[in-house]
Amino acid sequence: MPELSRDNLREFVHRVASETPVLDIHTHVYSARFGRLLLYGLDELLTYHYLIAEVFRVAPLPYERFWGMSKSEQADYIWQHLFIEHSPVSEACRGVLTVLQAFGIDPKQKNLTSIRKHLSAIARETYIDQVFKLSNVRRVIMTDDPFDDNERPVWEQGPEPDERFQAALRIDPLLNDWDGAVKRLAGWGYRVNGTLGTSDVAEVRRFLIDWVERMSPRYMAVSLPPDFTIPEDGPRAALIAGCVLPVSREAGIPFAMMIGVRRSLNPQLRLAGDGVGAADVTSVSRLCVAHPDNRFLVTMLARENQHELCVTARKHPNLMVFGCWWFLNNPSLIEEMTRIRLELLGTSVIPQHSDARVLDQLIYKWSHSRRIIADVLADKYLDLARAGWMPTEQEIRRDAADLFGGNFERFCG
Ligand code: FIX
Ligand code: ZN
Repeated sequence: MPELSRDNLREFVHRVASETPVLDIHTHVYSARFGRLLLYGLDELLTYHYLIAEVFRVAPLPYERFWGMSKSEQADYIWQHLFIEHSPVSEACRGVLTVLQAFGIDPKQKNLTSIRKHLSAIARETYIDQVFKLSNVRRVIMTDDPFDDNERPVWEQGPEPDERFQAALRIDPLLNDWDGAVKRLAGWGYRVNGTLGTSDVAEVRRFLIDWVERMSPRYMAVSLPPDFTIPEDGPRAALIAGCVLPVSREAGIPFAMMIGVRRSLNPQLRLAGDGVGAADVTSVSRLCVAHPDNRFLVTMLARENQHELCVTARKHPNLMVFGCWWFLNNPSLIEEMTRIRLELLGTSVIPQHSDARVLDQLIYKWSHSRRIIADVLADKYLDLARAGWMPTEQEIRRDAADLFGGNFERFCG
């Protein structure tokens, strides 16, 4: 590479962004030992809940009929209606094509049977290795819910052996459905009665500590509705202040809040039925002030919250903004959010996570995002060059390493 100049800077930034291995801090993928919970392959890609929501728009059918189909039938239905009968321009559709292309498949051949055959011939371990290689992701953080009956027994067998996968202790059922959680906790031998008195607090802490020990999670996490506030009536705020924050402080791990999801707007769509609403950012600020020794990872789902969240992060070093979550994981919004973040917070952000549910999605989510992040970064470097601050190759590599994992590692301490 010739010396960096304004003419070749953008190309260099793109190269560095694609060569920098990623630490993906929020996914829903699982390692091999979780067996059937690890989703990969064509049918899983095509039946991603983002695509299910989209297919009902162009080819509605009774919900029971769709759910009664086999996975391959659902995949065929989605391929036919979203890819063959319309152009697959949505981000989630395009993602499938990016994945196929990365596997060396010509998606335009449109023959699902031969594509399926091609991918299903790859052995599972090889598949995992290949996806990590093609996406240049070095590690993913999973979403691990001790209340999940399919997942819990795997953790009870011992810690995660594959270093490419790390845990995040997800506690939505505890914080968002206290009454249900009390029954489960009591069933597992924790002496809780639901009153949230001293014994409940001690027992919930014991439960969290047990799971921190079992999973060695990188952080604890919850998703929260738009009407989440601090203070708030009800058990959630008390559980956060009395149990979650003390345990995360003790364990030296952040608490991640994913705020703004309206669950089950259309229950018939199952996972695809969730929506979005603007939430109260001041509550995040209140938590950061009230708990200066805790670290908070925060992502918000509504576009309207993004600017205020960045301003809030300027006020609180214990707040790290991360990712373009779910309905924000679209090129136009990733670009807008990355610009706002870099302009207000410099490189002290975690610009993206994949939220991949199907292993293969690591490929498209990261290739699409890397390109946009690199473009925005290049614009910023060009602005600096105009002000007499031409970045060096080493500085660009340093920044990319920070954005794609270093900032998270440092924030975690
Ligand atoms: O709560 C979450 O972690 C969400 O990301 C998921 O529940 C959601 O279904 C999803 O997959 C979004 O990308
Ligand atoms: Zn998620």
